[in-house]
Amino acid sequence: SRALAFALAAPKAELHLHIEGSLEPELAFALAQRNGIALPYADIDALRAAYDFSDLQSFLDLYYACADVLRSEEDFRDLMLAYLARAAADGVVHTEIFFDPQTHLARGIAFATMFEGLAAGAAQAKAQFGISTKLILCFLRHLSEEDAFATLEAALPFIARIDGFGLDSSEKGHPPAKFERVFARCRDLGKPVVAHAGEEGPPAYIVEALDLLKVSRIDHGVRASEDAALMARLAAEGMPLTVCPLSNVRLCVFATMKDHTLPALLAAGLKVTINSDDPAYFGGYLGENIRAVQAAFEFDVDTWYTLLRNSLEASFASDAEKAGWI
Ligand code: ES4
Ligand code: ZN
Repeated sequence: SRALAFALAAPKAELHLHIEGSLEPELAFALAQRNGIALPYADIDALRAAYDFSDLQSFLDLYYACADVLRSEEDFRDLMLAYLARAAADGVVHTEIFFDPQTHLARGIAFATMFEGLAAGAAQAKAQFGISTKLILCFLRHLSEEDAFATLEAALPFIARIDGFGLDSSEKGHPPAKFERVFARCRDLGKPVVAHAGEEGPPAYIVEALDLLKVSRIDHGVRASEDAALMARLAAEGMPLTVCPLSNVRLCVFATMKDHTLPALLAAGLKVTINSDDPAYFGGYLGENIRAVQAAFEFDVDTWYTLLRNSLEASFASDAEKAGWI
């Protein structure tokens, strides 16, 4: 349809992408071989067959296990370059990418190894495809406040090249309040902060992310629809939501795409964006998310224009950069 063609071709930003979640089975096995290590799966098909998730935790267990193949600076560079090549092919002109240092520091990988590899991939992609990248350090919320502070300490030598901070991993039982002091320190460093909230957790976690962490965007936020007062607040504040449709269906937040709250969020006037989250694990990149949303909801060109313009506006790019896109 005309609307789908428009959505696939238009310039857009991706604002919710975990770089470790872009590790395709093919690359996972190639890196395992290059590093002389074994994955707990016989082959690519066996690994892909394990992508049958019942909830967020069942996914995270596999996601952290596969990240073990990432060892050298080149591994992180290759991972970044592969994602950015795919994103550029989907019309993405700018991306703000999450990385999880604690996953790697805990395995004895130096912060510099991981970070310089990711930065090298981003620089190469900028030169090859013209795509721009910002890097958002995510704290793992199932770990302690103390561990988050130690991670922030390890990141300080690289702080000029870190564009923001986020909060991810197991949401239930790990409310934003647990990281109020860490996020205050991040904001004192002059960085914007974001947090996953209202993915599996209740709307109250979205309120905490706003009031205690003082986030600039909510990642997911799809359970906001359960709280009318919160919906009104998010709309009034123009607070961006980075929604990940295929992720939500694959992790059983919604039974099918038609059950997704995306249309309700849009109807309430929220600043919604569409993103791919962990595209290697959830059935596709941004283009596939757009196709799946369109198959379920048949949005018109105006709605797609709004969604994609939102992604550019909600980015942390400068006003001059935004003016070049919008
Ligand atoms: C994640 Cl979908 C999702 N939710 C929370 N944390 C994550 N880390 C990677 N993907
Ligand atoms: Zn996410």
